[in-house]
Amino acid sequence: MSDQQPVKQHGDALENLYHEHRSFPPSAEFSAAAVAQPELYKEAAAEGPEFWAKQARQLLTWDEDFTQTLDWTDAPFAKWFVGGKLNASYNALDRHVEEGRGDRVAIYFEGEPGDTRTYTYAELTEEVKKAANAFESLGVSKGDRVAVYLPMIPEAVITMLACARIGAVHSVVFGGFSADALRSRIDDAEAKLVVTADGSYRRGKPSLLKPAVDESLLKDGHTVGHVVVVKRNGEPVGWTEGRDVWWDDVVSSASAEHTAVPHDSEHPLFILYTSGTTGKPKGILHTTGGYLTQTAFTHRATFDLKPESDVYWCTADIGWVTGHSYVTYAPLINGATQLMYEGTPDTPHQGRWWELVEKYKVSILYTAPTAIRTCMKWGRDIPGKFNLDSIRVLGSVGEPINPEAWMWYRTVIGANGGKKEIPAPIVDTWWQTETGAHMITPLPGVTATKPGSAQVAVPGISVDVVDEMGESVPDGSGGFLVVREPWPAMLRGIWGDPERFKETYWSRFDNMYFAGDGAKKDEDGDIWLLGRVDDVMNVSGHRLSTTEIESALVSHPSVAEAAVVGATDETTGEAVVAFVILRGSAKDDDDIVTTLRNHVGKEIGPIAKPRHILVVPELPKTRSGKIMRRLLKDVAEGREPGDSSTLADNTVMSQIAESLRK
Ligand code: 6R9
Repeated sequence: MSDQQPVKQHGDALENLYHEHRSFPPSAEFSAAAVAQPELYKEAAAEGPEFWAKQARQLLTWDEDFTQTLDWTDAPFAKWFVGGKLNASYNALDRHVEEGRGDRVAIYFEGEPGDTRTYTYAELTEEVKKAANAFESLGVSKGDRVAVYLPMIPEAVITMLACARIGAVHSVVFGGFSADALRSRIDDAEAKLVVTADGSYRRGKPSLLKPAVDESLLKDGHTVGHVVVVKRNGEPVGWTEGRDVWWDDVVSSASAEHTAVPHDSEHPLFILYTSGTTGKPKGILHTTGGYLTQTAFTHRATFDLKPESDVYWCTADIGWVTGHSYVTYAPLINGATQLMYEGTPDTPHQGRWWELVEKYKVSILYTAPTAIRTCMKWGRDIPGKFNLDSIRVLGSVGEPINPEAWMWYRTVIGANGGKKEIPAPIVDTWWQTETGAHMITPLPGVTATKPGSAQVAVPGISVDVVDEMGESVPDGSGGFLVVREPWPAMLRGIWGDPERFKETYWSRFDNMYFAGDGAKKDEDGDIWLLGRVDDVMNVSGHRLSTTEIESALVSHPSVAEAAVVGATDETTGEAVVAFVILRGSAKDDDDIVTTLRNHVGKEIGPIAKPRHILVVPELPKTRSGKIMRRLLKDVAEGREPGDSSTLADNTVMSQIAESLRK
């Protein structure tokens, strides 16, 4: 591997990637029985888009076959499986029952307090049919948008599938987001219905959701007709007569007969908001046929899924794309048995996850590096108390995984604390809300894995690393990650803003999708991800935009100006660090930092609260007025600030240093 410099300055963890030489070939035993075989790559390369047509027909049940695989004439707006008709909910549920798999467990649910529920495919199908009838009785029909603001409980999956069944478009809003954030998403999508819960359990205490919904709907001018409320923790809730209805009242009494009508392959399935480089979150739009094909295909191949025998557990919240693709849709499309857990990993004790792995004999575990690093911090003795022998595949997603965490994951979790001779393969899956499904990942049983690298494009996917000019870089060099060919699960646009879609992803390079990530090819041509090149931060796998937090800060009367950067953090990947210039009297307020942290929490959500807020006299800006966050990142990470020659006023950095010494 060369010692070339990365495309941008990163923390030590990522720098270490340049010195990583280890490689772990698959065991012969695993390879022999693996779902993915090496021929897949050759097949996909030879067949082009027809490779995906084959997958679509194999993995999904179509009411009407498609007549064209890909229509790219209106690029970058793609149409996949043109003319085809299908129902996502039928594919995830009814057909398993019709084909004799009704008694298979679809979901084992474990609540944080320890309550459990089990849904077979037959039972889940029935619940979804009832929910679909209930939503229809509340006036929801095909094409309407439904905002979903729920904790990690089965009703979340049921709600999403009931929407898909009707052809209504769900927009899941992460339960950790504030009332204001919820309202802006309700407004942008013009949601007709909100599905929420009284609350949930977090760290042994009831946490509340319904009050945020009430607050978000206080101001008139919204489109919401009804709010359906799941009773989860029994906390008292405010009630608006005529608008609010209990889930138990409308769903439990609804008929369990509901016929899924076929929808067009390109019918919108969901909108999911994600942070962009400007303040306003983007509503990423996904449609049906292509999305389901690629999520189902990757779920089988990437995780070596054997639906009859595996117990799969993806720890992601449904408020994240990972929860959409790899909790709600792909596992059920594939007829898998999965575990769903409501709470935090350290309640009531730090071994809760591993206790669950032992209890349910989880065989495939899919989680994020931030969680792995947290468990590392707690120590290997904690998982060491449990039998993790059932684990045979481990997945990682959300941010680059540093080799140290990768090795820990492999040995402590994947080899049952070192007791297993052959550790479970780790698949480091790179993808985005926008890509809908895995794009770069090793395949277990095929790829010799390298700690810290996502390595190779999924068969049928064409990714590359290019330089400033859009030229493919040679092996051993870094640049920008792009996707060269349209792919089935690609976003179909940004809700209500086609121009922004073109501008954000398709204008940086000609005819290529610009992902916003820096990447490098090593000397074997394997891809290493290096983090975002734009101003999007990744905190514990959550994407936060610097601009969004800055605008929250300056919305406070005490703040004149604000700049936010992500500083490398051992546990959360990145941590939010804010630099603020205060207005007059606020300078004497000793509690200002606490006040501002809480303000950001209220405006956006607790996850966005800055780890540190530094009060400074000035901010470094270029002549065109752009804040040079790179310099602030240097300060936040304790380095000597780099080149500041393009600053309008180059004494600013010394003024900042001076003020922080005080
Ligand atoms: C699925 C998801 C997307 C951004 C993406 C990248 C980072 C995700 C990664 C990874 C390195 C991986 N990212 N997986 N970086 N290795 N395996 O996370 O979607 O929330 O939209 O975030 O996350 O920076 O651009 P999303």
